[in-house]
Amino acid sequence: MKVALITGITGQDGSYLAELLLSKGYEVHGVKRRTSLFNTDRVDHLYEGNSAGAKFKLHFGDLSDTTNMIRLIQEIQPDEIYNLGAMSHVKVSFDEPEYVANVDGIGTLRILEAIRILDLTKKTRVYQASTSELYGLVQEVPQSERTPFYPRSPYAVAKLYGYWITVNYREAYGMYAVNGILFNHESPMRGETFVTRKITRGVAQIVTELEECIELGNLDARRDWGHAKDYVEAMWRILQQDEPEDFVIATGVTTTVREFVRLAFAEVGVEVTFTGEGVNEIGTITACNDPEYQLPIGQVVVKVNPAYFRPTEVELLIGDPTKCKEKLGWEPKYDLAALVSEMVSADVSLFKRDKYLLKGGHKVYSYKE
Ligand code: NDP
Ligand code: GDR
Repeated sequence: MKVALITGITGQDGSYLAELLLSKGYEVHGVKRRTSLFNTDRVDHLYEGNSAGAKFKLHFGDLSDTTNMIRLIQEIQPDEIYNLGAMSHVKVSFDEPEYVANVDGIGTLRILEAIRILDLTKKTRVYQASTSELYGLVQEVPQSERTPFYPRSPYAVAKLYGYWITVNYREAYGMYAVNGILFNHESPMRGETFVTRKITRGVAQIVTELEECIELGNLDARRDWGHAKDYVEAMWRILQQDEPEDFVIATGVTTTVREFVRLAFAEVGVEVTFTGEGVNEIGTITACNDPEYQLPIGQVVVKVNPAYFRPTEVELLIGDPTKCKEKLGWEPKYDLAALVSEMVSADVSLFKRDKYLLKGGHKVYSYKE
């Protein structure tokens, strides 16, 4: 039985990856942070039924704590480490640049160094969660393994260090240490403040009449969006190759934030038309085609709020998946339409339940007034 250690197991990707590895017969260990509230919602179901429970274990830890990382790796003796732990919000990284450098950048070094100190360089393979944010300011499109990097945020700069220190440990010590340069991937498990989930939650709150409008930042930004379930499969494949290599994982299709909004509203039969420019742009309901959701024509459902702009923005990401298709045999099962449909449907169910509870005078946590 293979043993895997996942940092960031309580996050979106950590939860899907843990499920995948357990289904493949792995013993899965995860690092969770000590927090004042429960933070294991996304993985609690993995204990249930307990056939998986015995092979699934969480440990307290933090990527900023060197001795803790060394001790965990020594105790667990993992065959594979997936370093997914990070402060992963690009906008927030402008407010916490030093913390992000420590966790997202030096955190990667701590893992690699622990493996070296513990003499596990021949046993333990390391997957580093690199990112399309490394490309930043557009140098060429589509972006591939050969495209030069130009990071545009403290997050991306920290991840750039993580990328190169992984390459360096591979070359210097012959370690199986690799980067997956993943483009944006989303799901119903996505954190609520990333733009796709913010939009699908907003749509669900509007059709259940809990909110009237979504406030967003840059509607022109383009992203290559895939589904997290497909992307964790790629992570696993990257660690099963004979030779350690870095891979771009992407769909090859790019879409604006504005278009994502339109697609999400279309899922509930609501047509949204955008007018105006810059900070004055608005999205208005121009048709309601689903009898279940009859909202007023003319209702403004999207406004631009400059508070969501970033000091430096990444305008265009579109990945070239040629290498991962050819070498990993990886093909995404979801396209954008299927992703949007799954996310909207999950959030509509969530807010229908919340509306019911609110009507009964109960407190709900997914809806903040
Ligand atoms: P999430 O933000 O959903 O999850 C991040 C995880 O890291 C959480 O489990 C979080 O714990 C944990 N974490 C945060 N700080 C620390 C710390 N100091 N020590 C240990 N763990 C910590 O991210 P995703 O699942 O979306 O992404 C996974 C990884 O992949 C991240 O490294 C991200 O930067 C990278 N990535 C993500 C992409 C995407 O589109 N999703 C694309 C490319 C790269 P807690 O629950 O306690 O906050
Ligand atoms: P990103 O994802 O920065 O690409 O990083 P995010 O969903 O936060 O932003 C995508 C684009 O949408 C624009 N945008 C908004 N973003 C947010 N969060 N909130 C808004 O209201 C809003 N309005 C417009 C942003 O400006 C941006 O252009 C994600 C993270 O998962 C990283 O950890 C990961 O490395 C990259 O994807 C690949």
